[in-house]
Amino acid sequence: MQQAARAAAPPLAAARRALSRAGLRARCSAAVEGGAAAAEAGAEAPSGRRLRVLSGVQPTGSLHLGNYLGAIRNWVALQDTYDTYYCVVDLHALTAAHEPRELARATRSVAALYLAAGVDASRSTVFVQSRVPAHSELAWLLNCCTPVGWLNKMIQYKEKSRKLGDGECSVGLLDYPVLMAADILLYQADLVPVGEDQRQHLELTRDIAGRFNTLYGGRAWKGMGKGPAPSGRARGGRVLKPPEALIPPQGARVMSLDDGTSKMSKSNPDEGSRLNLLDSADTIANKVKRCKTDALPGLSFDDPERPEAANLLTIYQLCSGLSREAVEAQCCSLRWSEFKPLLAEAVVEHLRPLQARYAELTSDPTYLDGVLAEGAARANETARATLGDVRDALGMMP
Ligand code: AQP
Repeated sequence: MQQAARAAAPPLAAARRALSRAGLRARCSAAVEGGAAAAEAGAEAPSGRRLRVLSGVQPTGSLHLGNYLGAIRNWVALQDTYDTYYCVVDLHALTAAHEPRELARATRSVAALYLAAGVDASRSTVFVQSRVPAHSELAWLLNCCTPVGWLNKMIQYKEKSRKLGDGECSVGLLDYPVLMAADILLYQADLVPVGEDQRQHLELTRDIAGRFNTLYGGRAWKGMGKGPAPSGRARGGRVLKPPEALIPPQGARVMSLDDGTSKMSKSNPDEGSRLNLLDSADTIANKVKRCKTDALPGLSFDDPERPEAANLLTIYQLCSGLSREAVEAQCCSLRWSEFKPLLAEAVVEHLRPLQARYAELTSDPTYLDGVLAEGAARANETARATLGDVRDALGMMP
């Protein structure tokens, strides 16, 4: 682990700098701590290519502030420094019951939200996961070297399968982290910006890559043939790159409006538990007005007995762009009834440009479909190279 931390230092330090330059001031901390601050390397892999970032969101339900503050918003700054791949992971949306007539619409809507939030299709590869068949194929190949015990231990699986029961819990739900590993490993991603809830899946991805490399990389792969591997690199060494998680210290876990101890989530049946990116100003004001509070005077970021106060102050800080000190000075002596209108206004104002851009983008489906087609072409090219190497290392017929 310590070795992993040292190896992780340069890309993580560079990622921090990228976010700082974008005015997000060190919002992204290393998922793996230890010496990262010391590193002053450029965002370049030893091979000379720019370091690669990959992330995605499922087109299930409405995207909310958690998806945005924990993931999408942080993607934007990374585009300046990294080779960024952002996908809409529609295959993941099939792991639970879904409405077929809604899926394509939801997929386009999530892609439009990426662009509306500031992802730039000329600097990032934006695509839909199922348009790159290599995701499904690599998932199968990785399934065959992933012990089922590793998947049974996943917290999200345990929680979701308990809620669904045996009759409704699909094999896909158990297997979803292997598909996620395939999503990441196909692009040899160095960094994966995600919210805190995905940390365990990222660790699993690293474990799967490590196991594949041990079983099929190195000398075993070297002995598989003469000349270069399908990707053009020399055979031998690791086939798959274990990625690092890039988790923001703030916004990494935005909590529900009705319970400050559980995360804001699309699947919560209570619509009032989340602030959706496309909620109207009135809806936001109403949800904030009704959200859970406590009976204590003033507001505090740090009191463990007051999870709602910490959550709402953090949302306020991130949406207003103020420093934590400024928020404390402004809000800590306020009553809830005084703070809530401020919070609602900050969220509405923060989302206003995003919503306007979203309206523009969705009024021109040809543009969006063009972006996604171009993104899929680029993604297919990168993915095919890795898949070719994996098939080669496994000894499959060329
Ligand atoms: N509450 C959250 N706070 C911070 N980050 C969050 N993310 C999700 N919820 C929060 C981050 O959003 C990205 C995309 O998530 P996803 O939609 O692919 O899957 P999810 O984590 O399952 O999202 P939800 O909203 O919680 O959906 P359900 O209810 O279906 O489980 C990820 O980077 C995630 O970390």
